[in-house]
Amino acid sequence: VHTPEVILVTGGAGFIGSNFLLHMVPRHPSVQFINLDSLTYAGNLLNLRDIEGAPNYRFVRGDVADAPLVERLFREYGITTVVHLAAESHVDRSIMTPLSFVLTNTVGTVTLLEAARKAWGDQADPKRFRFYHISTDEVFGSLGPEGYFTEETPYNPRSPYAASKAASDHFVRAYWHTYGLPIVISNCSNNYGPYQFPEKLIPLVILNALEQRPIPIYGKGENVRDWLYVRDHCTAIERILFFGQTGQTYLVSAGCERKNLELVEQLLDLLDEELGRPPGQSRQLITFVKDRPGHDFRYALDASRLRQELGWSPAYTLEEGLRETVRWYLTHRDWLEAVADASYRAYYEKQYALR
Ligand code: NAD
Ligand code: TDX
Repeated sequence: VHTPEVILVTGGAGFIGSNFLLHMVPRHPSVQFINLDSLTYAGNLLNLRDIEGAPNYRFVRGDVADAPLVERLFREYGITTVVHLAAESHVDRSIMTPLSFVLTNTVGTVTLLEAARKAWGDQADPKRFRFYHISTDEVFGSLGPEGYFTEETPYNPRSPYAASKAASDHFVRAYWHTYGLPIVISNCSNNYGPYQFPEKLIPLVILNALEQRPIPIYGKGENVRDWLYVRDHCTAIERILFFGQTGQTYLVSAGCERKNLELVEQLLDLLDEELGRPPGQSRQLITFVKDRPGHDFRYALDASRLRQELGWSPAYTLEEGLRETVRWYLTHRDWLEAVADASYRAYYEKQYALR
């Protein structure tokens, strides 16, 4: 059992990071939270308005790959715990610009590990220090129609994003084996929910449907993803952070697999219902486009270890999570307009012109 006192959350202004901070900061008033985020296009302080003035929360703008800065944070704040979420996270962008993924995801992770080792030394006490690395199911590669990834599945990353995350996972484990740095890793499936940037499938579909623009489906829409509501992910992170076994890996999934086309149809039907549009209207916007290069066919995770050892289970069904997500985007149109700015539109044009 690890008892955090001062948690360095990296990437706390992003999608999962902001949901995590909004969940944790009010629930753990005696724990200090330092949010280190460089505020790339994916990070937004608007996400954190509800905790902005909280006495146990502080924001620091900076890069996880900036060694002097990270070392100073360890010294100044007496960091006991790292929850490392900062990353370049979008597969399509990694296909356009792979190097930034190596710099943030791989070099950034090693920079944090080094700072932790400098601050806590070799063989640090796991009760006092913990480095929690958040990773992805994409490190395992692509499944056929049957079977599941487990914690023992060999790594087989296939996109530049997945390769950069796989490398970071290997470094985190290397620090455990080599220096006894107390680490824990979780690999989760596709998250969705409030504050997700509209480059990702679910918010992209919602935004395009609201604007009555074509909804691009890669290939035939038969690829399968395993969907996890971000609030369920946050309760899993909380559980693993406090009770996960040092050196261990946990897979996080709610067991909600869907073909992309089925998911998009269900989402559009929910949206039509909430907007009072005639049933089936938004489905007409679906447009099949050129496939993503190296598009992984299927992800599905076996989360038995997390469920059995740590007693976690998801609170939301896919239908409930999707409905909450649709309602959140409909009631936060100002947020959507703020993030879907000129630079987003330029990205979108470039990305989808090719398709
Ligand atoms: P996101 O892209 O929404 O947010 C990333 C955050 O990191 C942003 O706030 C950004 O400003 C910040 N950041 C980027 N580069 C940085 C740097 N060099 N220094 C400091 N901050 C930097 O990502 P997300 O979807 O919230 O993902 C969070 C983590 O979870 C990532 O590590 C990602 O690999 C992992 N993950 C995400 C999913 C998913 O479905 N979203 C699934 C599995 C794993
Ligand atoms: O316009 C689109 N059309 C489409 O058909 C987009 C953006 C996506 N897709 C497909 C590709 C995938 O099969 O939908 C699926 C989901 O795509 P993304 O939202 O880009 O997610 P994915 O590539 O599966 O990766 C996500 O899950 C694992 C996150 O972005 C990663 O950060 C995470 O590690």
